[in-house]
Amino acid sequence: MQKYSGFGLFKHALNHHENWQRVWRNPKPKPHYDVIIVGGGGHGLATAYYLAKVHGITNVAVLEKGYLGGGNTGRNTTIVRSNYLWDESAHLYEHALKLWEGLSQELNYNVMFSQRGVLNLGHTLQDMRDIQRRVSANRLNGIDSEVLDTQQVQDLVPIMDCSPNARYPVLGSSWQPRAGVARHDAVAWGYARAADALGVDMLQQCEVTDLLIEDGTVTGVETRQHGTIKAGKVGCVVAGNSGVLAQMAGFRLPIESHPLQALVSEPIKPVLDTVVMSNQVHGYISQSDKGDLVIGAGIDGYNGYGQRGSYPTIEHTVQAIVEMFPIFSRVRMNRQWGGIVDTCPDACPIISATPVENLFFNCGWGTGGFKATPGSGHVFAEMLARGEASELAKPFSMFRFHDGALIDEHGAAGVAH
Ligand code: FAD
Ligand code: PYC
Repeated sequence: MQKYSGFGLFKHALNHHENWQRVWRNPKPKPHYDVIIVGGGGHGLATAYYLAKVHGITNVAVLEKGYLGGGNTGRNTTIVRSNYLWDESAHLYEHALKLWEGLSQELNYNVMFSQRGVLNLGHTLQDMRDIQRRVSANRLNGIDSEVLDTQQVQDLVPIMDCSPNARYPVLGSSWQPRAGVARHDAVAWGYARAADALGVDMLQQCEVTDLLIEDGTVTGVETRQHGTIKAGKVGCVVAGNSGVLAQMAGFRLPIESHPLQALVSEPIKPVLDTVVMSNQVHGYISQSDKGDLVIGAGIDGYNGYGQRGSYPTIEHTVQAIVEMFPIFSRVRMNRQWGGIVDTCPDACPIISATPVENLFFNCGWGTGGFKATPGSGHVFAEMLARGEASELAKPFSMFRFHDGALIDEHGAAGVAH
């Protein structure tokens, strides 16, 4: 162990945050890239990584108006699962879950993926019928999914009020054992570091203010800080700002941007080792490794671009949690924040070519895109590299809103919107 004199200790305390090695470079923008990714959240960074790693396309820049992971990626409650109803989404989210299972090794960066299981509670007979249907559909797709009765839920979560006298009695639950949580910002940092090592330029504080389009083809972007940057292809992965970018390109997306809030409590001793979600009582909860309770519920009902939310939603959320967990009634909340989620009418994402040649959008993940991060990046990289959708991505074209081939996942979204 290193020993310090009193003065040495003082000096060390003042300067030991200096001279850290940069985790990624801070390069000057090149005048031209083969691919520009707009948006340095998890999805944009994963896209850049797989473009370089899988497709050998390394003349790539990620343009982020703030800091990497500072959008929804660093603001979400980190639930990862793949128990969606319809084949199209189940396959996509299961593809992501399989990538999650090897992600720390793939990136050589601990993303703290913890497969502690996720419960989606049922409180009415109709809830239980829907759960039965979804679990059956999952199992047909080879996804681990079970129906639990009240006693099995109580055994898994002894601190939850499962008594028949509860205002919303727990009749049972779906249970996905391979689901869980991960460390959200580590995911952004891990992808950013790995993409940087493959030659991708990460340009932070670089806001795209316009898309350059000539004869129906995108040719680059205009940025607030660095002027024009030309590109062969542009992929927009900007979540709650997707409508703004689409407007720059001259078309509209069927997306609404809403605030979605989360709260964390003061840290307490470990008491909850799984994830509990209830659409009916309208709250969900897990406990972080630090001991904080990580809590959320549904979107704030109005459209907005503020990364905050309204008090009634906070009150409603905390009420729901105390309803299910009276034991938490005296736990104090430490922090609250909001992200801007991009919701689609069918609660499914858009991974798509657009009316503009060489311009692609990956958005509409709404309240549930964190779990998809590796899968989304993987399929979007393929779309950008090959110019067409992979089998997994095909159903998520934006043109489904024209053709009517919607994939309604509101029931599996886990969070009402
Ligand atoms: P983001 O991380 O938002 O990245 C988009 C980036 O684009 C931002 O960093 C933004 O600054 C940048 N950008 C925007 N406009 C421009 C521009 N003009 N120029 C340059 N950059 C721009 N999902 C789950 O699966 N599980 C959960 O438990 C979960 N909980 C959630 C809880 C909350 C409170 C919130 C808000 C979301 C939650 N989600 C959850 C949803 C999930 O966070 C998102 O779907 C996912 O993180 C989206 O990732 P992204 O990379 O597409 O977007
Ligand atoms: O999609 O599982 C989910 C989720 C949980 C909380 C927010 N989104």
